[in-house]
Amino acid sequence: MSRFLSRRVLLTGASAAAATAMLGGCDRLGNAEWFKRTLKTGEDANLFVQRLLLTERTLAPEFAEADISPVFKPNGTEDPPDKGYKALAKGKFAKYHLEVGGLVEAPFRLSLAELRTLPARTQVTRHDCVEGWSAIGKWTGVPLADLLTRAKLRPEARFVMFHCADTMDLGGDDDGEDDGATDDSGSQEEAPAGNANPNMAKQSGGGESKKDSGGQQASEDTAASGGSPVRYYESIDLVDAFHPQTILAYEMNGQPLPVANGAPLRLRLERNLGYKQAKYVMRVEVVESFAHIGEGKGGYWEDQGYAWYAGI
Ligand SMILES: Nc1nc2c(c(=O)[nH]1)N[C@H]1C(S)=C(S)[C@@H](COP(=O)(O)O)O[C@H]1N2
Ligand SMILES: [Mo]
Repeated sequence: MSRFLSRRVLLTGASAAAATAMLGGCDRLGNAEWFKRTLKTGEDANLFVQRLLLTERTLAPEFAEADISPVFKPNGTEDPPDKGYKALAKGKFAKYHLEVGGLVEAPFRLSLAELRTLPARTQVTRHDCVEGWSAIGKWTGVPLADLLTRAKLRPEARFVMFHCADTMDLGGDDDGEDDGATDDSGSQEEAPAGNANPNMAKQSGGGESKKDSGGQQASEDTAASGGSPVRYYESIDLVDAFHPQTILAYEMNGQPLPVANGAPLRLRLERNLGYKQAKYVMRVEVVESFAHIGEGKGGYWEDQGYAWYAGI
């Protein structure tokens, strides 16, 4: 808790400093290209500036090999039902390719073998799921920064999306919209099996679920057929994307990543909660905004009302 408080104090300080700079008409800052770009999105950008200034290089704790948990509990999807994925898994992912594209100058795709030839990072870190369990694992993979640098971001780039292989539901229904995130009573209802706990990660806005209960509809693309697959997805900002511990991991505890934990490739985004750690990553897409993707909140669980920023 004290860590959280001191962080808050720091952030408040930064906010005041930024406000002072702006009130003072600091032209040098105001003219910087990146600063203008950042300010375009208002409050959201304020968070971005604060994090860029203060937390960019903060590393999550790393542990010794002796600390590795004997079992790393799989959670959420453990065996994607999708035909395409099953075929890839059957062939030991020899035909898998990671695609990197979107707002980049040089999109590319890489096989698992090619990814394994790139400079790798190994880290022993603790994973915290909002359901209330943690596990320490050793992860090896390619720093996301290297892949993004190779792809060359365009100036409009703001977020990185991770598109996953696993279908969560078949669209067309909207259950889950009223599943306990409908009031602010703070009651400790049980988290559904395999799900994050909404009470711990709810968006601060609060009005969200009320708006939804007044006639929430399935998204346009699924309403007609009642069944286009909704796949797991996630998004992060560029601060997290270029963080040195942000890797796309193909090994866990010195072994090829098991299917249950996201084979062949999963995101490790240390300093963030479990649901940000996208498994079964097929495509990395650089975007300016995620408003047009899914329900527009930046991730599968975010679309159900959980916080987009899940830093710990
Ligand atoms: N594609 C995909 N990624 C996912 C999930 C999922 O269901 N599908 N579950 C998330 C949640 S809530 C957690 S806690 C972690 C679990 O990772 P693990 O299975 O390696 O324990 O994956 C996250 N990433
Ligand atoms: Mo989780």
